[in-house]
Amino acid sequence: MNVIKQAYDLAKTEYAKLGVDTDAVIKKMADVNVSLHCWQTDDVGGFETPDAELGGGGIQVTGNYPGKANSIEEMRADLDKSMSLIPGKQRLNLHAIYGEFQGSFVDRDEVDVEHFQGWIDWAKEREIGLDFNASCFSHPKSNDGFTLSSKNEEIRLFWVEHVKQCRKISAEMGKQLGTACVHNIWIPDGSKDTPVDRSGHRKLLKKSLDEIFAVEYPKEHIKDAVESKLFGIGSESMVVGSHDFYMGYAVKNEKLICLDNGHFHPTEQVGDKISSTLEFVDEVLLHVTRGVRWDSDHVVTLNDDVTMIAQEVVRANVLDRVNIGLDFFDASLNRVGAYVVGTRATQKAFLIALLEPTKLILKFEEDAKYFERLAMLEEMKTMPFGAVWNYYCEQEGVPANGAYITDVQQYEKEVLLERSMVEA
Ligand code: RNT
Ligand code: ZN
Repeated sequence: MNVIKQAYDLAKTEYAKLGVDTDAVIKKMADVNVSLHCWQTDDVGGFETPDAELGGGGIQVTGNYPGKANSIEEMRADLDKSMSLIPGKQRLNLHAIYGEFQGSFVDRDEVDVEHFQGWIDWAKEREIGLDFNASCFSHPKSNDGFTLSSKNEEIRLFWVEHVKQCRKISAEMGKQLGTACVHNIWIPDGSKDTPVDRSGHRKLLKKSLDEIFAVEYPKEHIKDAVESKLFGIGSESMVVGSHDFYMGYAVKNEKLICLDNGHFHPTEQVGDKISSTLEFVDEVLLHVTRGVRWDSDHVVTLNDDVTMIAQEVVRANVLDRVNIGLDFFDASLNRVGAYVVGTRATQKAFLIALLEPTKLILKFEEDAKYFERLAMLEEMKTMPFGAVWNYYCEQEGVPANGAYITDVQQYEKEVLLERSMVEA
């Protein structure tokens, strides 16, 4: 007796009463492709030097749980393990600090396709797409708090060159893999205390972006995104790349806007921004994360924030214009487990959104029947979406429920703890 199937059949009947076809929803989940951020496996350290670790830039990783990936091989093993426990088709999102530098020091302005050919081949074998990011942090030339908006021309041009190289790499990834690579620019530039020249730095950032984007690549190979932020540690008083700045830049220059839900005032909702932004740009990139009191990048859970993001994407019928990426890094727990929980939570939010009888609720809304709308939205919260989720997982050949917990525990015992023991 297949309990999962039985529960699914009951759920299917329940949803059918509301006009929702659960089989069709499960099929539609094929359009929900989540890009896994490689930096959760090693706490945003990268492999430029053997002991590379995240340094500054206003982002922080806390915790020292054993089992961190210390090499590309270990990172790939962790990614394979994670992907084997996540339903659906994913992508992989790399940062420039994760190239295969073969033991030699390659500075940021020298990163090139050859350092990422191994990753392209890796992705090709797995039939997944790659996304990419310039890494404008953890570097001596980012220490004074400014990169692309630096008043030091040598530093500014160094980072312009870095990002240009990263776009070249991205375009090649997209070309070889047959799926456009989303290249995202986030820079740490900002000021801890009250600056008097906000304008000067913003003019410089605009100039740098113009120089970077002067190089054109086919749209089928690369999609360029820019990511704003409200504040960071060390950039509390001003962030050069604010939301207003990038929104204007993206609209004017037809770029993608990256919406990271840790990058706004806590009472602002990224879910609310999607329909506005998409009136003016072709596509958005999401950085799905969980900020706890600040942009803390906790592992994503199925909370209201993420649920609303998914609902807004689905309700506006814009799945094909939204690139879903993750952005969390927690070093205080099993990192593979963190991946699995965070990715599955994001997928669950989309499943829930797809299971909504939106037309029915919309009718209440348009008839000004607000009690009925409210009641329906409340009722949706206790519908048996878990049964649909479990069946979807089973169909995809990955553990349903929390059955992945034992897989992760076993991997920890056999692989992750061995790593730490070798290290110690
Ligand atoms: C930082 C941004 C950025 C980074 C990653 C590592 O606040 O969110 O996206 O987290 O690029
Ligand atoms: Zn982000």
